[in-house]
Amino acid sequence: ENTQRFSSSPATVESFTSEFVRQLRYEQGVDLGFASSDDLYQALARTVRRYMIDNWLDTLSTQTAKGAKAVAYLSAEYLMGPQLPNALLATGLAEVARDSLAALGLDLDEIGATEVEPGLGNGGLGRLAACFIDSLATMDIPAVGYGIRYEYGIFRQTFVDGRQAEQPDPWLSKGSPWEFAHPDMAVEVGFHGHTERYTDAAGVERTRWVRGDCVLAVPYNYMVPGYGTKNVNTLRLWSAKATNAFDLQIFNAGDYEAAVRAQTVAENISKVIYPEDSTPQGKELRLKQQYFFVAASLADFINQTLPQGFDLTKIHERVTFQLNDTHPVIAIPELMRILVDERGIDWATAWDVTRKTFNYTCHTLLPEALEVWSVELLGRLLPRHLEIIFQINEEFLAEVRKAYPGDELRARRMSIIQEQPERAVRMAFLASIGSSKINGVAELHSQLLRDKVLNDFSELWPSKFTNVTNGVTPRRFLALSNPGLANLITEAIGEGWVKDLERLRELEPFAEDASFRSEFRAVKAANKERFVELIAQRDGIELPADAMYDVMVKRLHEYKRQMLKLLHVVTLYDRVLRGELRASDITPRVVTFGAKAAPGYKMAKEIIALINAVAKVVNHAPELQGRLQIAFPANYNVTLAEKLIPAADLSEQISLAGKEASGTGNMKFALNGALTIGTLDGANVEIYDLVGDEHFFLFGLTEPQVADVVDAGYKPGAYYEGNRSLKGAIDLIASGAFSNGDRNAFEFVLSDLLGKDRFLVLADYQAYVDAQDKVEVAYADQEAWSRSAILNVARTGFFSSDRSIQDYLDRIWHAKPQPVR
Ligand code: 26M
Repeated sequence: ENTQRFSSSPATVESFTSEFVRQLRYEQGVDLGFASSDDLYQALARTVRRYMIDNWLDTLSTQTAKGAKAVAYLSAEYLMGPQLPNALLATGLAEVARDSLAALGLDLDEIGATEVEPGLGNGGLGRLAACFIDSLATMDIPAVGYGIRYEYGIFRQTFVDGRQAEQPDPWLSKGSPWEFAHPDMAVEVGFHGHTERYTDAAGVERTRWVRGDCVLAVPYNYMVPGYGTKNVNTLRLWSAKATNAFDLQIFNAGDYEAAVRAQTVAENISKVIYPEDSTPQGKELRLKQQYFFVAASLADFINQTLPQGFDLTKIHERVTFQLNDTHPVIAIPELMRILVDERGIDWATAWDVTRKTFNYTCHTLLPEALEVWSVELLGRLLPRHLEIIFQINEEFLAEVRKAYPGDELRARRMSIIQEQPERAVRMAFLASIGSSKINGVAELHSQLLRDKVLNDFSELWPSKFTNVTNGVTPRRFLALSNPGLANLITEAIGEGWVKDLERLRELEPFAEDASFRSEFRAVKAANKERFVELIAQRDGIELPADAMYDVMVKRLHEYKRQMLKLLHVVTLYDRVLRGELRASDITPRVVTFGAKAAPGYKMAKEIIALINAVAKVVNHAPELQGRLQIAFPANYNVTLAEKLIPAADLSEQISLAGKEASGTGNMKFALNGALTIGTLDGANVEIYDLVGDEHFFLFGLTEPQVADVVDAGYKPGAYYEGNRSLKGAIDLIASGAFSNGDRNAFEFVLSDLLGKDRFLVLADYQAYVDAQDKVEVAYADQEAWSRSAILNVARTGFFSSDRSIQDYLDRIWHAKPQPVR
């Protein structure tokens, strides 16, 4: 019935089939009988796409005609996941497509499996951006996502002898049927050069930036269909291309190789996504990427979206630029440059307008994750922007000194420029000073931003700070990924939940209904079967379907504490080896890990090797057969998440309190009926409050307790010496039991744990093992467990990204829906 809203073409099986065959023959140029699976996928995607285009173009014209305020989301990453299923859901064409293909003897799922997901993000931050643009479209908000069209996505992870090896991800090698290239709309972006003062015709002293070199930013548009609405928004990703002028000069001078080299340098800008997501390396190419997409996006919005001759001193009435972390923060001096240097607007007015136009979302608490750019590099690459930053800083520090006379220490602490260990620009400070609102991504995180990371700023400007708790799109992470549960929910309470997730509350009474619980268990069991089949095919890993699925999937980071999960597994094995635990008393469990490590993050890579080493032994230990198994499929990505999360019983959210800004995987698991074992960190706190203590396995130090332990001088060795079970697990690893007798194999990991343990793994070990013992007991009562699982689903509707977007609208953006009629 969803198809009715897409009136552009009658979506009958016949018309769909004829469009599909037309695409195959006249666009792909192949005969059905000879089509490869990629031919079929391309034709199918183009067929589905065709049903969205009219609505997309109507959305664009409606929005320009109305002149309403728009949201421009600036993000270096969008981790989109597979596009075809989402497009089928949004257009309501899934059944028509399935029947149409079946009539041709083809299988929709088989063709769909050909899609390579666009991995244009590292993890949580990029996936959040993808959820947000889905919600913005679904809620009819005029919005555009701006970002980078990386030619290579996040690396494909493989394991070689249990160690991570990275492979390139050439996701565009067969072309993308979802993109619309617009070389005609390319924008020039400059770098390097110098600045000079001059007097303009009116006799005014001005500054101009004489660019040293220049690249073209070519926009590629992607449709972002809303669910259950005609609105289709735009994601605009920029690709770098050398200008003609760029290489022609050199070419004409006869230096052909240099010309080609110059072209390569220019086009490298959008070549590959940086795989670090917590320790920025300060690399020149990364800063180029940031300025490249931001400069192109601002120029695009000002010159293409705003009406000709628009008075830019009113730009904040027509757009709000949301800064997704500090990666796009160079937009702040860029807008100042446009207003002051190019438009001749006076500095004070320009600064006032700029601050009204930007808002900043912070996604971290780790000091090492805060981006800084060396003054030397920034001044070389963007000399005018550095001058502007210095001037912003000068005026800002004058304000600080006025507010806190004599407090020179504070002024130095708050300066945008850090002096040690080198002079560098603190991007989070620039963002805070240049924005109207600053938000954290969960209640606890926002509180810690105010009280710790940005405390000086929250004292100066308390009302600038707010919270918007993250969310996830229920379209992709429930309706699409878990059709069994989605159908069960819809049978019980109707389909309104897909756009109004709080309606899941209506499921609460069904938790008391034994037949509903049994259907709920049947869905979970079927999801496990589906996952087991996939993992057998994908990774050649054999898993039992009738086990507890205990899942920890997220980037590999010490603060997330994959080591704690591993120590629990080693503890169980050690207890069995010592005869303290009968294997037959263990509830059959599959412990599943999924995690990529940043290629340069040594400790993370060693932990991956250790997990794989333990898996190899535990999975073959005769004592543990059918009882305890580790599955570590390589290359965890959105495609895998969509199959794995619906199969999970237990969600591992075990970061050290005060370190995980929010987490969003935690929300996806709860929404799909997994129970959480977790600390009071990030959004876990809000999940715990909503689902209730009886339905959540809480453990571990709280954030203030962590601060006390650290202040008192944390000694991990004391925990090791004082805890036989912990000592047993660590000694077992150190004995070479998982490394063919090599006692030094995991020295790097163990010596750090025993000597430093920055993230208090050992301090939380016993509490975690105790909580796992409670899991074991609770799981034995399947009726009570499924009751809890259903209540997790019923009580986590709050975590829809639609609610997050509503909060952004109410607290920060103040833009209104513009539905297409
Ligand atoms: C920065 C500079 C150079 C190269 C890469 C980066 C970079 C890229 C991604 C830094 C951080 C990146 O992502 C951080 C991230 O994913 N943070 C997570 O954001 C989620 C959404 O708000 C939160 O739920 C997670 O708690 C938080 O860790």
